[in-house]
Amino acid sequence: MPQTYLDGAVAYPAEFAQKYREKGYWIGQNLSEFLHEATEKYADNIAIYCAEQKITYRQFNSAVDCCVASLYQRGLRSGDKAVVQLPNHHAFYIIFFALIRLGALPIMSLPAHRFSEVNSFFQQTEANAYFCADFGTQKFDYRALARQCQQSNPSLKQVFVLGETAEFDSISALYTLEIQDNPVQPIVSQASTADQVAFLQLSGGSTGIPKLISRTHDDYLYSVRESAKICELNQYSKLLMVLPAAHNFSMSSAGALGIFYSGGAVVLGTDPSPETSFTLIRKHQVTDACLVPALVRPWMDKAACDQDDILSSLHCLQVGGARLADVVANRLIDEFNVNLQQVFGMAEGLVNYTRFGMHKDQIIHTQGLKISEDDEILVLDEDDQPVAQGEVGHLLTRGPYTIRGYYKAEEHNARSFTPDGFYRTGDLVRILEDGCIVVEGRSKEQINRGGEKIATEEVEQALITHPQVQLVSLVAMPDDVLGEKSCAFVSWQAQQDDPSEIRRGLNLRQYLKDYGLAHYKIPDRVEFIQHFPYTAFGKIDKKTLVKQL
Ligand code: OOB
Repeated sequence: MPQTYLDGAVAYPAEFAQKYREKGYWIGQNLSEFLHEATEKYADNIAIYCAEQKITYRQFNSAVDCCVASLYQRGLRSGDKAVVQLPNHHAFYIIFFALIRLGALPIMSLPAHRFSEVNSFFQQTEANAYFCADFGTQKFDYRALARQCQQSNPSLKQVFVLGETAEFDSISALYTLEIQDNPVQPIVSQASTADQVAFLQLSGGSTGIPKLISRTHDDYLYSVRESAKICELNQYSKLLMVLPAAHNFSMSSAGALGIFYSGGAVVLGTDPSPETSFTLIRKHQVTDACLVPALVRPWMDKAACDQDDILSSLHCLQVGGARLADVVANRLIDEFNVNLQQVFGMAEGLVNYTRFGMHKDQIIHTQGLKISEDDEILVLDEDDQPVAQGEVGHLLTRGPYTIRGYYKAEEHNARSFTPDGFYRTGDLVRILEDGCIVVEGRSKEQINRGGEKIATEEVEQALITHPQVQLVSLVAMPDDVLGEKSCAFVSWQAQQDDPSEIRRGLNLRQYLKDYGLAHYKIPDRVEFIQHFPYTAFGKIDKKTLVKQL
């Protein structure tokens, strides 16, 4: 029976915790102290550029204090939980640290999530607060989503909105960025201790409900400090943040937290297009950027078209979240003279980076080296036996910043973790003689749509609720831009509507939208078939379906 923290998160076994402390990985600092330390060291450095605003570390920390006092006044307390679903705006970081300083647990939702996902976070955690934008950048009314969530979750008592608040509380009223002559008396930090859960990240998932990942201050900050070193961040670094800020890559690999650790600045952008990004890179003399592979081509095309050497002006371009094609990596280095870093990570923990000094072949053809010598890596065959050196197998991992189980998911944990605590990543990899890891594929039921992960089962379960759908199977189709897109194969009940309409799949897509699935999970293609192929085992034969594409 694994040890648990209060409230359903699986703890590290005591002997491992002791080892990670003795080795200096876990230093007993919580995220609130982390921000204090950065503020002491780098008070007048700019921490965040957001539109026309520049926020120093001193302003940042005092805004967090102010926000803690305001949230306390409005009734939030240590032990509360809050779903945070904000766009790339300074409010995201201020709310995140304020909740932590208050001892409340942020749940890191992404702006793309809709009712189905957000509601499941409330259901799983009984969170009592929700922080969202009015419309965000997606022209979607999050306040309507808040009302829907309130109806189905009596636990949700308070909603805070960035922008037009309607009947809800205002996020902007929670803090000011001005340094006050008589600052609000900060309430004494109630942040949880470093060995406790700091916040809940989200799993890309391979099952029906998006799983929650509890990360402790100790484990997360270890990965942040090491990542900042590997990425060679310093107080002059400026990291362009156009991926969703709450994603684990954006947060910690080395991400915004790596920047705050180093005294540098995060440059926030709300749209990853090359037009917007290049303008920000030029304006702020950005040194670092993190991207998913799907964005690399449009960036290269724009740079080539403008005959602009903007990409080589960066100290580092990080690419991760999905496999970067070798030819694209090669082009980045050869034609654009980019200092490329591949990043292969997961919200559950383990992160690998190619290192700056590596040979070009290693940077192009591998996903680099793990962070820690105590990241334990197994590459196993179907029978859980180690494969020969250099052969492809299932990646399992355990280490000082990899979780030991999902939040409140005992049954699922029995499948996703071995009894001795290794996480089954669902990735197929090979380890080269030099230790570099190469991602060769995937065994998990997941589609990686340009870095956005789709659990096939989640979409299948949503589709099957349609009254006329009989059977359904979601498969990946290769895509030049996104790497993969999704195709739903569907069979229908006998008495059908107009089959041509069904074939076009229009009503099904609308159905899934109304169901409240995030847009990126809605199948790119819908195929109507009468008879599904089956394996000898009696399961739907997805391999045969893929061949029909
Ligand atoms: C990152 O985190 P998640 O949790 O959204 O997704 C993790 C999964 C991995 O298990 C793997 O299947 C895939 O995304 N992945 C890659 C990859 N990076 C992630 N597959 C191939 N090549 C890569 N470079 O995606 C994430 C978290 C932290 C840092 C970077 C990415």
